[in-house]
Amino acid sequence: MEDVKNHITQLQQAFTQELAETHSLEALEGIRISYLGRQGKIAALMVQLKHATLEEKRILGPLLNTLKAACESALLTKKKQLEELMQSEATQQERYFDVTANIPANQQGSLHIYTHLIEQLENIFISMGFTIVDGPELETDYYNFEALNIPADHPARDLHDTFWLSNPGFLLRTHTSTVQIRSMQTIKPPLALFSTGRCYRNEATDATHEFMFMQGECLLVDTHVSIANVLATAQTFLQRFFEKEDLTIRVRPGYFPFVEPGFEIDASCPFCTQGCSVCKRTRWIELLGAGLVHPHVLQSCSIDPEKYRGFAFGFGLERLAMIKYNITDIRLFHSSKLSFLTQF
Ligand code: FA5
Repeated sequence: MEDVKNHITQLQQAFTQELAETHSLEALEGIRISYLGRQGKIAALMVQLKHATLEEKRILGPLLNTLKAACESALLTKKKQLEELMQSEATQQERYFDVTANIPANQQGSLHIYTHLIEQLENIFISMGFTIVDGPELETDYYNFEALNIPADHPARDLHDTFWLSNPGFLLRTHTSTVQIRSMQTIKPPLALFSTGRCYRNEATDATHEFMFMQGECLLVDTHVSIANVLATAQTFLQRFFEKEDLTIRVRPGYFPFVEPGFEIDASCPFCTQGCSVCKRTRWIELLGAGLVHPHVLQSCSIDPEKYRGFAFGFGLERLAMIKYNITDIRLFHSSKLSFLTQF
């Protein structure tokens, strides 16, 4: 019995010493398992007690229970101390947190390419006397098609793969020509307007096509407007955008139901005279859809086609930028690739 008593005393001393030397919660948990766990040292003594006499059990039992309770209580106190210490260390660290430390170099932001493009385009058109206007992206069949001389059964609707909304007659605009109608309904001629904005087409995405992209739209209505005006405006715009004074344009027939005649405007390649990879060795680049505003469109905006004429042209912003900056994939515009975005 004396042996067991000694063992209990030694166990208590060893426990007290180990506890005093512990400085982490992990080590504390180790001590708890070693002494109070199911396979621990105190449990082992309890097993030993089974073989003791009744008299021995009466003396040793309470001793072991006291040891167990003392260990549990000491562990709890130590745990609280350690937690308080850690908390105060964390607070101390926070207090001395250096907000200027470890600043990664070169974290300056940059304009998104769209912001950069819109600014360039608007500056060019403002300098030519145009006013900047805006229109909604969520549109109605009327503004996107009907008023633009594209009635419900018109085959030209097939050219625009449309995102229709579940609300009948509503859609995501497929082009910024909607702004022509909205503007001419509220602003009376003479007018010269320019608009940029997001457009949507339900198309498969590839390096040159996105389901969401941006267009620019130019509209001028006055009493004496001719094809010469649209050509001069388009050429000046492209010369300024590509910063190339000797850039020339050519015209090919093109079909858009809201202009008559309609045509496509190509620009001479801003990068070569003999043919290069940008112009696919043709020396010309397709850039604008254009034409004289169809009399039906003027009429749908209560503008007298006998008195007024207009021209309009439209283009894809990404296409212009891809040529100017040699961008090979349109999907980069909406990516979060910093190596691309920080260039602008
Ligand atoms: C139109 O959308 C006409 N509204 C342009 C117009 C305006 C003609 C005024 C006459 C007068 P088109 O469908 O060709 O035309 O689109 C114009 C440009 O938008 C294209 O040349 C292309 O650069 C861009 N675009 C069209 N679809 C996509 C697409 N899925 N992804 C990226 N760009 C596109």
